[in-house]
Amino acid sequence: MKPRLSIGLIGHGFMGRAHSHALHDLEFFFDPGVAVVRKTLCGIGDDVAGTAARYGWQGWTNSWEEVIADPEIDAVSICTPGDAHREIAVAAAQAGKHVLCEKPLANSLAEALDMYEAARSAAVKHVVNFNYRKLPAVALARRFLQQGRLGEVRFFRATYFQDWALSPDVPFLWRFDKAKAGAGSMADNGSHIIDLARWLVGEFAEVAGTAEITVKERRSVEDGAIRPVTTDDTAAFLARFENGAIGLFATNRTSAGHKNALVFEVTGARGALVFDLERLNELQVYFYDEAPERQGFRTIMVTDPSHPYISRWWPPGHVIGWEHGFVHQYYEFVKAIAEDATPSPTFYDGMKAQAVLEAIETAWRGKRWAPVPDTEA
Ligand code: SOE
Repeated sequence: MKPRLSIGLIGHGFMGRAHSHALHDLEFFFDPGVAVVRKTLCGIGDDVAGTAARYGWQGWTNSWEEVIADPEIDAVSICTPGDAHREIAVAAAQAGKHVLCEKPLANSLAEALDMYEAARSAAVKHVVNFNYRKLPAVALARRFLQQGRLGEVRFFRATYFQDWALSPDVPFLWRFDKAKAGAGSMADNGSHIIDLARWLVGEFAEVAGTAEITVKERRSVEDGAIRPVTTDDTAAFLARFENGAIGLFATNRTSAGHKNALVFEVTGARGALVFDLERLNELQVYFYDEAPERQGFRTIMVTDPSHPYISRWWPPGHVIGWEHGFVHQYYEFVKAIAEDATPSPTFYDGMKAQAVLEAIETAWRGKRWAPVPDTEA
């Protein structure tokens, strides 16, 4: 019989649902080397018990401290708003539990450094859920870059547009509160494209950017009061990478017509790659070393068993979806625990993305270029 690994999941909203689903599917498609027990779902608010039963959790609680104190729980997943990440992650690591935390890792660089340090010194496995790294087409882009198919990378552009916050009638949510969310579209959506840039191009050196709160106040559903919005809904920045490449980034959650539009392009000396999340089974490639008469962007359908992760799923052309990235992330997290290996991306990556977010805020407030803080010292 396989050894068991018991998980406690903190947060039963949208992300709690995505994580519960990933754990539900994990062993149907993958063999992470242990039998995963969905032990406890923790949440505050509506019907945690009913949600836990529906998502297949053995038990439920309203207290995250109870999850950390449970000696039977080996690993903790954190799906709360950002202001609770540091406290829960540090407590979990200090209790010897492996930790997987939603992005952005924290609400500030100082918090992210604390979390990274706590996880490192407790020698537990730690993962920040930058789930888009785990999509086959994105992993294929990384494979081509590692193979040198693009040559030296010179330019990266990424935009992440949504329109769920476009209407001023959208009520005041925690994402509009800087104290809870840390920042707005640049932290929520921007952290994803910052992480992808680090993964595909390299470390950031400096940034210059700006941001705006377009809808300045919203009505609270709790008490009907009008509250000031303190997080950006639109942001843009320019970057220089340590390797000399230049980057161009924008995020907007009031971007009419865009539902979940994460697009990036990597341009190198010998070719280019384009990914669009709304067509996530595809990767557009252009290889300059092809004969001129055949040159041009073409689309690879990333559903072949030779492509990352795909051999566990369906035959070629039988497309996968957004949620599969979460299954892949859990597979790698649990397997790393089972094999005592290092999963990715880790709290180190979460902390490095946080350093870039901090530099963007410095640049925006000071109307200048800002170096990315040195976190290696
Ligand atoms: C909301 O903007 C959100 O759910 C983000 O928080 C996620 O990270 C992103 O994947 C989808 O959009």
